[in-house]
Order: sequence, then C-alpha cells, then structure tokens
Amino acid sequence: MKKIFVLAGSDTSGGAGIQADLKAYQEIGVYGMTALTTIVAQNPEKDWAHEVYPMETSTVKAQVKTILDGVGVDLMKTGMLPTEEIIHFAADTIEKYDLKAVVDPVLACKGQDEPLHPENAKALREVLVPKAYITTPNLFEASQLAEMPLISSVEEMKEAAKRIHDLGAKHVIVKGGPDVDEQRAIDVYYDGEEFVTFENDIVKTNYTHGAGCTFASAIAAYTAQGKDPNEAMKLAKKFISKAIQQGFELNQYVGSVNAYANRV
Ligand code: PXL
Repeated sequence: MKKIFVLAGSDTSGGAGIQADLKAYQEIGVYGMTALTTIVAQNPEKDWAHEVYPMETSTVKAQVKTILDGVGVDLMKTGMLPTEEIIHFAADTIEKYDLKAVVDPVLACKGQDEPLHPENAKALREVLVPKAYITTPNLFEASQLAEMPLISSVEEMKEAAKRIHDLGAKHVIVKGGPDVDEQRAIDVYYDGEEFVTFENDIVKTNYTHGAGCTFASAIAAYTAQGKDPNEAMKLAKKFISKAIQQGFELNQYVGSVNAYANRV
C-alpha cells in the first residue's frame, strides 16, 4: 500500500480539505495520514461564512513527527496552511526528509477571492512552491503566485504556469474555471518543456464544493502509485469529472462533489 502524508486543513462540512484527501485516497487505493494545520468551520447564521481556526505550530509539528519519524511515506501533499510559520515548516519538512511533494497552494475557499492572509501568498511563492514536485493552483492562486492580474484566458494560464515553473516547481497544473471558459473545463499542464491542455465539457451544477481539493488529492494519489504527472493528471481529471457529475446538495448554501461516484 502506498502511503501519503497530507498537511492540510479540516473542512468541517466534509467536501474539501483533509476530508477530500482521505475520500479520494480511499477510492483510489492509497493509505492517507493527516497532520491538521487548521480547522475551517462554516457559520449557518452568517450565510455559511468560513471561519478559520489555526492549530498551534507545536501541534502541527507533533503530528508530522508521528508520520515521518514513526511511519514513513511515499509522498507528501499540502493543502490549506494558515500561517507563514507553517508554510516555512512545510518547506523545511520537504527538504529535511527529501520528500516528493504535491503542493495545492490554497489561498482561499471557493468564491472568496481574497487571500486569507496576503503574506501567505508571498511565503508560498518564495519558499514552498519552489520545492514542489507538482503544484496545482486554481486561476486565482496562479495569478497570485505568478504576480499577474486575475487570469482570464488560456494564454494567461500558460504564462502563469511558466512563471510558476520558473519559481522552481517541477510540474505545474493550472486548474481552469468559468473565468477562462464557461463551456469547457480547461486545465493547463507545464513541465518546463511543453504545455499540455486538457479539456472537458463543463458539468452544469452548483454542487462543486471540494472540486479543487479532490482533483489535487487524486493527482497526489495517482502520483504516489507511480504514475508520471501527465498520466496522473489525466486519471485525476476522469476522477473529478465523475465526482462533479454526481455532486449533491448539502444545504441551501452548498453542495459537495462525490468521490464515491467513481465506484458506481
Ligand atoms: O477549497 C479550499 C479549502 C481547502 N481546505 C479547507 C477548506 C477549503 C474550502 O472550504 O475548508 C480546509
């Protein structure tokens, strides 16, 4: 059994964050271990506003010690990292244990185009993304990492992918969205030599909570199983398409993707 260590936040509502990782790993057949960096709660009295409760850095470090000194892993994956200190710790961990890392550079929850903390974008750009084997920014995150205005075309996605590769990330996957194309789900892959563009029809649904996390988690799982990044991305794209097709409502505010869809 291949093992992945996820350093990410808990999405209390269950579709994104560490919950998305564990569900995707279970479906794909990889063993997941988690070090929790922060807890995101959603407030039903405030239109489902996301409230973020970071963990103490010492608590994060204790979990990482359990996993890396106590067990050992084939791959590390990062998601929401709430403070500069934890971002630096993630980068140091990759270095110290010589890990292959999939970095999902989470800056905000869906629909919120303000980074949780602007200094985190800088730390991701300067210390963590340069150590990534694969990084998977969405359009907003890619624009922040590449220091570009908000991306709205495939050409700009490619330019951002190139700039992020120049930071040091070996493989860059920029996840598309309706700001680029309302009909097609377009993702751009770049490895420093060639661009590969992946396109699917967009599934008309609002039940997409957790889509970005689940896609990145599936890429991590296939990579841990030995697939190269391009192949991992193709398989992950199939995985997330099915999960989106069978997304479902949680409440009046949100619906989640459904990783289980890949079994049926
Ligand atoms: O989708 C980004 C994301 C990542 N991680 C956690 C989250 C969210 C969005 O809700 O809660 C923990």
